Amino acid sequence: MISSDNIPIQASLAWASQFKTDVNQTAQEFQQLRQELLQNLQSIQSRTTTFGSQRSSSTVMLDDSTDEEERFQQVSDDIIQEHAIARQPALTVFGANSSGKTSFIQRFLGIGNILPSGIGPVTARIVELTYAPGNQACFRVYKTIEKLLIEHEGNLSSFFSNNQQPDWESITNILSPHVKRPTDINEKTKEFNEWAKCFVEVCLPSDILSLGIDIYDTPGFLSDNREQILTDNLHELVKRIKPTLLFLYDNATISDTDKSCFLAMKNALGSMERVSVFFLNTKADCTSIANDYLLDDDPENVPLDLFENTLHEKKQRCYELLLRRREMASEVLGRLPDSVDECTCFDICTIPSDYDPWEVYTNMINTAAFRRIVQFAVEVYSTPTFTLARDILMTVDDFFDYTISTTPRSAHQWDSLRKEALEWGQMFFDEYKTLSPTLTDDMTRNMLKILEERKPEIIRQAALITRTNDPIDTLLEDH
Ligand SMILES: Nc1nc2c(ncn2[C@@H]2O[C@H](COP(=O)(O)OP(=O)(O)O)[C@@H](O)[C@H]2O)c(=O)[nH]1
Ligand SMILES: [Mg+2]
Repeated sequence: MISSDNIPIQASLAWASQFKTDVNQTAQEFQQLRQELLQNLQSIQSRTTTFGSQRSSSTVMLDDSTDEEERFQQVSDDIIQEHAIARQPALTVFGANSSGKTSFIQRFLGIGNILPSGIGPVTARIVELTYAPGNQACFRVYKTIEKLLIEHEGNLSSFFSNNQQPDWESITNILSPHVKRPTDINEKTKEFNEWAKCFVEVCLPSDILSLGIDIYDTPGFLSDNREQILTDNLHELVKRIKPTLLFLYDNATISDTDKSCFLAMKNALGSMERVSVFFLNTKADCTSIANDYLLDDDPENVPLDLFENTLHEKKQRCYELLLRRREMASEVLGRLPDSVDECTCFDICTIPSDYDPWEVYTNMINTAAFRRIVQFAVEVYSTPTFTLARDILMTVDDFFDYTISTTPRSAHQWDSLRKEALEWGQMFFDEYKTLSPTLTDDMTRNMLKILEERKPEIIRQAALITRTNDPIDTLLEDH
């Protein structure tokens, strides 16, 4: 049974999967039709070459059909095949050590505290959490991320054999030696590299995972590349899985450590195509919200609407703090809206470890965050599908243009086509003549208006840039 909180998540993921399946099916049909079309074109072409003297006006154009064929091939078979690979939406959680990655994942998935969590670097292996029904629950330790060689595996199904709450603690103990950073191996050695290269897959009967999403917990890597292997692992993972990245940071102002970690990730990904990042400000505990916004200490005395308004204010404030770090994230985020309500890639969450008197409000914050994150992941996941669908439609349009332009026509039909084209051309230029003066005026006015609007931001951004050898400065000094 999916809880009512998770129904929107279920709907988003079901939509993503259906959309991909539909487009894949259309793409396969398209591929087949195109193949037939190109074969037909080739056979017509070879016939016209053999009987070159008997060409009609319509077949003349087929001699130049290579260009057209290339246009039909723009959506290549490789692109269609790549898209058909069964891959579901995935989230890779990354961020500095102790930013709350493991706590967030465990709460989101409702899987107890099976992964090591605490202060400082506690893990050094990437852990994939994926769905399996209770009777197939298990874990596997692979030699590398390619999942070719299994180093170790274990069955976890006995912990899910009855309908009672699973014994998460025993699972924790079983997984611990495989996921906990070893204290007896020096982190600068080859042995540590070998250990950290291993990839752990844990298959569990979590409701959220069953909806069709995979989650990757990553070790917080350090900005100075002390552990290059962790950066390499993350790079490999992103290349293979093409996940949505979820960046967790616990300090709303984004500490220098968070910033370095974020930039290290960006460097690790290097020239890879743009990846999408969701920013999640963690540890936004209700007690501290109550403190900062002067609410009563006792949640019983804080009415729902008051809390909701305060929460909105808090989110907006945290979001504005993120916007201030635009020099760090602009490449990833592009231009962001000013209001948190319009931003689809930011939220806050809270996973207090002890007894939580604010539980109802804590759940409210987290439920909203989980939904937004999944929605974002679905959007990212569906983008290539939209692109594929659009490119196929364009090729189909091209096909019709081609068919129309190569269909035989009588002299009379050619004449009227010519007449229409001339009339259309005349009309276009007449209209252009009347419109162009106002068009230029409008354009100039708009450009000035936009420049005026953006001026403060441009000045602010310009002030942030550290200049060395600025030719303008040199000029100013000279005069
Ligand atoms: N108060 C509070 N503590 C948190 C929260 N999230 C994580 N923590 C604590 O922060 C520490 C680091 O969390 P962990 O999940 O291990 O971070 P990771 O290293 O990024 O995986 C642990 O002691 C958690 O209990 C939160 O939302 N509120
Ligand atoms: Mg962790």
